[in-house]
Amino acid sequence: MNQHSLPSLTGYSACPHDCPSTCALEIDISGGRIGRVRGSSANSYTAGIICAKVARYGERAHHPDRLTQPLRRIGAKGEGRFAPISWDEALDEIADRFRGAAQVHGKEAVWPYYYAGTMGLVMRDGINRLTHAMGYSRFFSSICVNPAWSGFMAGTGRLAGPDPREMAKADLVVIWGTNPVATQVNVMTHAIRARKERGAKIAVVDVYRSPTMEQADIPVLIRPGTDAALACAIMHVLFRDDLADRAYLTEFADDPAGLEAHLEHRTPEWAQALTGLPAAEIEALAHAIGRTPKTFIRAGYGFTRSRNGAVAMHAVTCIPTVTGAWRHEGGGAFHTNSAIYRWNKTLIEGLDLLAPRFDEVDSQAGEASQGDARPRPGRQLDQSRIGDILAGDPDALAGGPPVTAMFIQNTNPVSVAPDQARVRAGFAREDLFVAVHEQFMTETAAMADIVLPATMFTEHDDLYQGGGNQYVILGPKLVEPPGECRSNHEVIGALAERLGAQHRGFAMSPREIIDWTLQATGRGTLAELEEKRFLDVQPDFATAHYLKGFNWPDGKFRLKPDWAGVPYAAPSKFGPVADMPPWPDHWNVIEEANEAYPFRLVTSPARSFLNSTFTETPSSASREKRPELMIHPEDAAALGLAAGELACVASARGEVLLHVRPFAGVRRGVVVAESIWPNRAHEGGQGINALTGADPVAPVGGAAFHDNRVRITRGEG
Ligand SMILES: Nc1nc2c(c(=O)[nH]1)N[C@H]1C(S)=C(S)[C@@H](COP(=O)(O)OP(=O)(O)OC[C@H]3O[C@@H](n4cnc5c(=O)[nH]c(N)nc54)[C@H](O)[C@@H]3O)O[C@H]1N2
Ligand SMILES: Nc1nc2c(c(=O)[nH]1)N[C@H]1C(S)=C(S)[C@@H](COP(=O)(O)OP(=O)(O)OC[C@H]3O[C@@H](n4cnc5c(=O)[nH]c(N)nc54)[C@H](O)[C@@H]3O)O[C@H]1N2
Ligand code: SF4
Ligand SMILES: [Mo]
Repeated sequence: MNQHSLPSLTGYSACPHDCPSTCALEIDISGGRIGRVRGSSANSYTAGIICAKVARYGERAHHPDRLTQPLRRIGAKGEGRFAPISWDEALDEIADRFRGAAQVHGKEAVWPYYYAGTMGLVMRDGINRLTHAMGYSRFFSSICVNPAWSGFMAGTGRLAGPDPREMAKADLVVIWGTNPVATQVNVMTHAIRARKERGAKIAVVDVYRSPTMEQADIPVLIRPGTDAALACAIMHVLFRDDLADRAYLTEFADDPAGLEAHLEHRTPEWAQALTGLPAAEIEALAHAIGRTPKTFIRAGYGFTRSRNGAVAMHAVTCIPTVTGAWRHEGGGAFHTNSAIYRWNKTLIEGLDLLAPRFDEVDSQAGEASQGDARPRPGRQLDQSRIGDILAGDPDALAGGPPVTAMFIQNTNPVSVAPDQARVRAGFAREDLFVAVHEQFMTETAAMADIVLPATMFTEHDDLYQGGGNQYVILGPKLVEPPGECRSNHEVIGALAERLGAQHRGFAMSPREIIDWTLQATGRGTLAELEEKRFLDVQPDFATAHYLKGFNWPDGKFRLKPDWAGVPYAAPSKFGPVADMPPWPDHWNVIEEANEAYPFRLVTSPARSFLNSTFTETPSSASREKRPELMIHPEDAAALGLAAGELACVASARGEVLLHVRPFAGVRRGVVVAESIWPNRAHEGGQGINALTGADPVAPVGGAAFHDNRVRITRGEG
């Protein structure tokens, strides 16, 4: 053996990123450094495949720009000048500023803000324990899943479905409004297995010829925000051509006759006018679905990021109800498995600290809670409306005090939040104190007063669950963090100590919390999970396929949903709930193009980034090249825009400069800007979310990132 070669270890972990795949990883480690990262073959969902950006994780973990020491701002806000300080100085200052904010305006002036930069349950959600213990403003997460999840639950009553591995046993896989080649590569693994092993066909419904549509047998190219119209026309054909399973509908649906009558005029020709998809293609897709019992619909998030997104998701889930495909192995609709885990998060989030708020309970319970010694929980503020909140909008502030102090972990709102002009103006406020705990100097960190260096997933212990599959995976600490990096849990604990926040969770180690959480949830112990690496918690076939009925008292799928009563925990209803259509329908609340703004802009995810993450790694940035506007060649010609020229894209909310890329894979009038580049990567410094809106999507909030009417003119270089 060569005496210079260090022994190579393989570490087992989970990908921590905000991706439904949650891959089980095998990581080469030598000399305390991350080498190659591979997908585990022992994990039947990951099946040995991961995306290219995580395979090269060493590039991110050992990036020269990683934050390694606490910093204090020395220049003007946002100028980007910082000086190193000690952890004690940094934590003392944060605690002082939080106390000061609470003294002036009350505790709700402090707003801990986080998201899913890490999906580890301890590191992501532990911040809520501090919020609850201190009575700070609570965080209502809304930026990603709300339209999709509420839309799925509106029909099924439950956020789960057939085993996603069953895609490999389907004869027709319909990949609807998701781009898995870029966003969750493992969907392709199982879909392509069905094609190879069973001759299955793959249909892809999207608004541009995405890398996933490139692989489709049946490409279904529609206009943005028209998915419910397509679903309605498909169901119209199913009823018309006797492809509906009437016996199944009678047993398992609320009002099939009502739906059939409602769909009478939702013809393929009607849908053609809305979707831009020729009626003959709609008929062909409907016949394929109607004649293939094992049709597996893999519904993604993308098509729900529109103002009618929840209605669209519900309409799509009605299709397997009309055909009865839910009954078959390899059939039904799958979106996410979030409901199957049922974690006991008491310890992670300090849920035992929460007494009901008087305004959240009925008078009887309110009386009972008067004797409750627990702190009164703070108001809940909407993540997506951070721009309005920082601007002091009384409605967004839920009638409470202004937000004057924030602590931010695992998210980069100055790049990713909608209505960026307001967000950036908010972060520039001199009276707002912001501490950001980050791995890199993101655009949010650059606006902060204090920046703290964070560990990466291989540098701390955590527990993960697969949204797009059914695995619980352990991600143990494998290497030492660089410099002075600390984990989210450590920082929350240190702040809790300084602020006098009381909860046993603060003093426990992540391993102790993981062990307690597993046991309290009935999933064994940490030692057992460590031994097995991951647990397959797939529910039984009958449950997953709703053979015993859907998750309502009468067991019947809701073809006619009760939108105001969707069982999704939210502080209130959002958006025009009362106007939501009673049946699956094209709900025309989208930003339809008009004379002033004749194009529809979609901000689909770029393949080599993951939200704002990986924009810092050189290979991802060079693969994505630069922020571009994909536009139909005839539209580009009509505007006199040549390839590579700068276009100025404007919505009612802002303007962005993008380089023109003529692209024939969109319908006329539709443009796509793959995202999310940092604002500063754009000529002029305005990023894509300067164009997007924060008006909440009905019925439980969310941002309509792919629903923007825009005007396009020649840009100034
Ligand atoms: N490479 C990469 N991977 C990612 C991410 C990333 O940014 N980049 N983000 C991660 C996160 S946080 C999430 S939530 C998931 C999301 O992953 P997905 O479920 O795939 O959702 P989106 O990424 O929003 O969009 C998917 C597709 O929807 C299309 N689309 C947009 N509007 C419509 C419409 O009206 N109708 C239809 N039919 N299609 C439409 C877009 O063009 C895009 O191709 O991906 C995760 N994985
Ligand atoms: N235009 C447009 N905008 C969008 C979208 C879109 O499709 N189009 N998608 C939206 C969606 S679906 C989402 S989910 C949001 C996501 O947007 P973000 O929440 O910003 O997403 P990420 O890039 O996943 O994570 C943010 C940060 O978390 C940090 N991080 C990772 N792990 C840790 C950790 O352990 N500790 C700490 N302290 N930090 C950590 C990373 O360094 C990264 O900078 O963006 C939304 N914005
Ligand atoms: S596909 Fe998703 S979960 Fe898997 S390694 Fe890539 S980002 Fe992580
Ligand atoms: Mo997301």
